[in-house]
Amino acid sequence: MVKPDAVQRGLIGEVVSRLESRGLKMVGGKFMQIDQELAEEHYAEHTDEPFFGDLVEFITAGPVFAMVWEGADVTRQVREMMGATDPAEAAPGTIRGDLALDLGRNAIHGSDHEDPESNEREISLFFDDEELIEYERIDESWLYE
Ligand code: IDP
Ligand code: MG
Repeated sequence: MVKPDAVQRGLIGEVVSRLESRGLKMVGGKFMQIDQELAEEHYAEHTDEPFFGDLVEFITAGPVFAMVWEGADVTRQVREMMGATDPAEAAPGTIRGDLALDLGRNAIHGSDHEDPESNEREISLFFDDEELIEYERIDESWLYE
């Protein structure tokens, strides 16, 4: 998900472009405003953290671009491309390392490959089944041996 800071900074295309160029396939995309209830559910694992209030305020502060991507090892690969949670620690070349500076304004959300259920859980929070589109990219045989 492109978070509200990156949407405001005109970076939707940049984030999408990086994932597309890698060869990943977008199968769902939604420009939307997250409300308080959805934000609290989305970040339920952080309910007890001291930053929870600020996090909910931030993710509801403006529109986001929610996406579903497919590809080899997609959840872990996207996490690698996102970089460390704190942009100050994120390696150059990663999305956060190139496009953000501050922990509370870190440009992108991604499901957690260390929590295998988070992927499906988050997809179903933001998308109905019919909003996910099955298709083949024309370059698939040039992306996968
Ligand atoms: P992630 O986004 O890399 O998966 P999480 O640990 O799941 O990182 O935290 C969710 C979001 O909460 C982060 O992306 C960041 O925006 C915010 N966050 C995490 N830790 C802190 C903190 O210590 N202070 C303020 N915000 C934080
Ligand atoms: Mg997380």
